Amino acid sequence: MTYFLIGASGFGKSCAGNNILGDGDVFQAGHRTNRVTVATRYVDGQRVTVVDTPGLNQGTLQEIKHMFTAASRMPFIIVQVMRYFKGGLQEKDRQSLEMMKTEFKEFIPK
Ligand SMILES: Nc1nc2c(ncn2[C@@H]2O[C@H](COP(=O)(O)OP(=O)(O)OP(=O)(O)O)[C@@H](O)[C@H]2O)c(=O)[nH]1
Ligand SMILES: [Mg+2]
Repeated sequence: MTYFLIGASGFGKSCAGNNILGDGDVFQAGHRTNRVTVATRYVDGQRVTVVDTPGLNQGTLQEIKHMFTAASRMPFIIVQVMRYFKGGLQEKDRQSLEMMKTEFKEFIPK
């Protein structure tokens, strides 16, 4: 299975990727990710691929869309990483969720 990790910079995408792969040293958490990085590990005998991405901006968005297109023969999972504060989701996260729904519409099954 392939996971695409998407979200604002510094919200924990690389950290989440390491957790999914069960290996704390795959992606550099705590350092800004500058380019799309792909890693594969076997987790409980299953091949798992994680695509870690930089913080969402127009350039990243286009690159992600290209990768979705390349991967679209197989099902994949899009993980939006958000930071949950006491008061709930931030307005920024709501906006980016809406933007993703629009931008990635063609890749999301009805
Ligand atoms: N409190 C808390 N901190 C977290 C969590 N996940 C990650 N962090 C911390 O948040 C910081 C940024 O984490 P990263 O995984 O590097 O964030 P990122 O989304 O990959 O950042 P960019 O690569 O800049 O887009 C690190 O110092 C992590 O230790 C979490 O679930 N809770
Ligand atoms: Mg990162």
